[in-house]
Amino acid sequence: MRPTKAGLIVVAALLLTALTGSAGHRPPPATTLGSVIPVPAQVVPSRAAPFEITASTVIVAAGAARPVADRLAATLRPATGFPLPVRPIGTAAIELRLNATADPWFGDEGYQLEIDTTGVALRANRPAGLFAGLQTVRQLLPPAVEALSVRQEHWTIPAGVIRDRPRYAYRGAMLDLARHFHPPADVKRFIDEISRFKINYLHLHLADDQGWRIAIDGWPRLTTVGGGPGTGVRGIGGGFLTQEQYRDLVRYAADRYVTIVPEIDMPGHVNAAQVAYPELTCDGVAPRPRIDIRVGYSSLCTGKEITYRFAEDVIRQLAALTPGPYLHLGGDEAMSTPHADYVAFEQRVLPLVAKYGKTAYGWHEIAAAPAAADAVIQYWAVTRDRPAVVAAAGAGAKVVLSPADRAYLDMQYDLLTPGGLHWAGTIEVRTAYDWDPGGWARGVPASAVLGVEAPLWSETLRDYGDVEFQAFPRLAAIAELGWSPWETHDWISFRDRLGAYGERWTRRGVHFYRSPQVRWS
Ligand code: NGO
Repeated sequence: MRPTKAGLIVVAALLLTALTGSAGHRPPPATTLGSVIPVPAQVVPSRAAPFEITASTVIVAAGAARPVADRLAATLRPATGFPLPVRPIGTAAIELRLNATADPWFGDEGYQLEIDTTGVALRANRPAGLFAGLQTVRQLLPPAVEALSVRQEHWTIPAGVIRDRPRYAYRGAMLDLARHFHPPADVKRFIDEISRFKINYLHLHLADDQGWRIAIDGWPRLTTVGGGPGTGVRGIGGGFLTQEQYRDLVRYAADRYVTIVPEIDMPGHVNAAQVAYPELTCDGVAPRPRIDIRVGYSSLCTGKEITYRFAEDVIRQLAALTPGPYLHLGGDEAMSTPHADYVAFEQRVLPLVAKYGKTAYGWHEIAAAPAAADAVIQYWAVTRDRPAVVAAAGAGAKVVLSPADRAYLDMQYDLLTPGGLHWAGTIEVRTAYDWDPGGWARGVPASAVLGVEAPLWSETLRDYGDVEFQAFPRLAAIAELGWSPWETHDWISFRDRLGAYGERWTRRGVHFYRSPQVRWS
């Protein structure tokens, strides 16, 4: 019989225990190594006594490792009450090191964590890897580490070795600011939460029929009319971001190794822009503002040159605001644009994204245009066969998986949970977890899959509590699909780790859905 991976890990753990001796005087750790979401690629626990952070613990980190070490110290100080100085050199209990010669297996985001009774060594090739390791360390400490005031605890971390790296380069969440605007402070809270699960992209849906949410120079009415009070679903979701607020969000996210992907949807989903600028319609007549949640009725006038001036102004300015590689142009549900016009439109606008130095990104309908071969295609279908996407992937396009019946965070958990829609079905936690992005879209080779994203559309999300309730815990499931190797995929294990994680959300005041599928601690 071939030894299984789990079997090998147990053997390795026993060996390590034999070498390091049995537990010393330290209290047993509150968590077990590997009780982490997303589950690490390789976990080798040891039965050695855990490491305990104390009042005399020092953190050592130099150069580019220093900001991550400062963040670690800042994370641990409130609950521990310890000073936790960060020093460039010296002997330390906790050491963060960047090592250019380290194993290429770790890539840019992987890390290695070695914990024994005397200390913690966190190593990575790049700061993003150290940041990922920091998130793991947080989860290995007792849940009381989430407290904002001093707690009496044994701040133990279980001993052993973790070697970890992501399955996919793209692990995203999306927030729709158009249907209900959510102010920058809420977007920042969301970034804090998603970065804990090693999500590295936040896609912001910035314009739709009901509202336009980002200031564009030269087109002031987009926000004064399209984003003002009274816009949004039921007219209660008004608001918009100035470019300075947007830049601040980009910086805030980057500090947490999250890259923002801006989306302006076109040629459909443009009613708010057309209310502000009637010249963007074919007859030049302003449509009425819309506060309902129907889709598919609006279209830019693909035969007018002003349409392309508008598109290029928006693309140029968003590209300048965006340090990240992707710019999303929507392209979904253009039911009011004749198909040939749609393809011609995409053939003109998708290349504009490259003209301004970015990679075009769009919902899977863009696959109908040959120019999509250079783009990233976001697969949101509830069926698994999309020949156009298969063809585009064959021609070079990359695919991000967001199947609406699995990954849409705006679907209801069940028909009794408040908020959310159910056009793609209901999505309980296990449904969100139990699918493989690698083989999901039939005919799309695994090598074309860039990653996975969980979109959160905001038709029913009035406030930030609603955002949290829809996102958590399902976003943790999608994060694990994006990060953890498929061999580790295991519902029972995930369910138990999630149940234990719940206490951390509770302590942080996160309004999450207590799914009956999970035994919450
Ligand atoms: C669809 C539609 C959105 C809706 C969403 C609601 C896509 C890509 N277009 O997804 O406009 O908000 O469903 O679930």
